[in-house]
Amino acid sequence: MSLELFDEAATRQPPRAEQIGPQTFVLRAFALPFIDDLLPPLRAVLKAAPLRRMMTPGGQTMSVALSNCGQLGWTTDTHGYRYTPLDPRTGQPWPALPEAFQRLAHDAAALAGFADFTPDACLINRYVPGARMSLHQDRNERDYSAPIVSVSLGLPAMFQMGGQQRSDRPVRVPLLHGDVMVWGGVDRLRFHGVLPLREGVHSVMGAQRINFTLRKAG
Ligand code: MD3
Ligand code: FE
Repeated sequence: MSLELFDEAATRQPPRAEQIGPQTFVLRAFALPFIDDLLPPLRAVLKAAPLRRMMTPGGQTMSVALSNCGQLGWTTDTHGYRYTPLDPRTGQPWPALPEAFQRLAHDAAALAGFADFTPDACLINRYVPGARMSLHQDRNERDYSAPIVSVSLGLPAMFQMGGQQRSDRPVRVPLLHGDVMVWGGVDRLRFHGVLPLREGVHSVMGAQRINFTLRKAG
């Protein structure tokens, strides 16, 4: 990644906001005060739309299992990557976006300088030990002017924040239970990924990491 100059004074942050890019922030433990309001709706969503491993257009089964809630959900199959209003597995609409998810995303985005964020899609990823996500860009959303907010739960992960080109060397950022990341603007299309999850058992979430990302897809 290239060396950038960050203007800390222009976007004053509370003490726990780490700025890791011009418009990328890690809000350490930001989700912890919300956790009792997040886990019951998360369980209900995953009961209605179970986590499943999907196939990439290249014919590989992803190591991460995923599901969605909100008006649109991200899917992949041999035909490509896209957002759909229906769960292809059930033919039913994805479960509604829980209010607690919307509130957390709105508040985290506001702290990072993105006012009035109203997500319409939430992609839920489940990593078991060994699961990983290779470097990619998130480019299936219609409008890149909205930020994305991500919430990490369970086992720690090593996130890789790359640059605008796949060949830019990524920076490693550990993500722990309750950490929230917000990115947008000039950082919206940066390459990023997650290194293989290490073995472990988390006291609340068990032997897994769940990451959910709130997006404006439509
Ligand atoms: C992108 N998920 O679902 S989210 C994905 O932890 C995805 O499951 C990862 O990439 C996960 O598409 C990472 C966090 C994230 C954080 C900062 C970024 C993605 C970013 C900065 C720029 C671009
Ligand atoms: Fe991504």
